[in-house]
Amino acid sequence: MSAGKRGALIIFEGCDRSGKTTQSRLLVELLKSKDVPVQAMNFPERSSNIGQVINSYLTNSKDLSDEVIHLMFSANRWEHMNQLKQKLLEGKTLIVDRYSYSGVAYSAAKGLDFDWCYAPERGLLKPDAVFYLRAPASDLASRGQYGEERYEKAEFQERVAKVFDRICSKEASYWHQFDASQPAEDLHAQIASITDELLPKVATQPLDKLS
Ligand code: NYM
Ligand code: MG
Repeated sequence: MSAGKRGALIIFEGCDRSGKTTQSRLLVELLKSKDVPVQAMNFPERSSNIGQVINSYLTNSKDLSDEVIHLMFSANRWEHMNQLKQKLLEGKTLIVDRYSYSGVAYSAAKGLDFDWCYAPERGLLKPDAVFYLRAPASDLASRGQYGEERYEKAEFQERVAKVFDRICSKEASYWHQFDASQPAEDLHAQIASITDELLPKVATQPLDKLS
């Protein structure tokens, strides 16, 4: 990689079971095969102290108020920001499974105020692209049983999807919405083509912050 070229910050967002994990894996494999420096990450990052509290909450072994867990998810992103920034500046492209928008969508779906939810995200690194995998709740439900974690209920996921839709229409300049019901290979091809155009374009752009 030539000096001064940074990597791209690419985020996958969507409801549980929308295929984010599969699509981020396919994208990482593709970039690796092209010798693009790349790393997969995900939020919540469950290994830190804060991440372990989040994990206990999600697995129902700990109860916390809606506000407190919201701020924990945000703090979990903040505690990793220097690391993300450093990797991007070293030229590494980061493919991240969930980010601030999951933070807002899941908490606002519980009834917390949208702007209150977004406030602690301001100042975090702004993604170069968000790939939003969207499918009707009925399609996601037909993919079989949800898991055992908190939030994994069809009715709640429908409310989460509504908040994602709202964010997507507001942030249209860097959000790309995809139909998550289509075959994984077709979806991957579309994502790959957008990524191909994105990497050289952002390589010389300064990193930005969420405002
Ligand atoms: N989640 C994830 C939130 O509620 N707020 C956040 O800020 C983030 C990053 O965590 N159901 C929720 C969404 C998921 C759950 O994520 C665990 P995953 O990607 O399913 O492991
Ligand atoms: Mg999940």
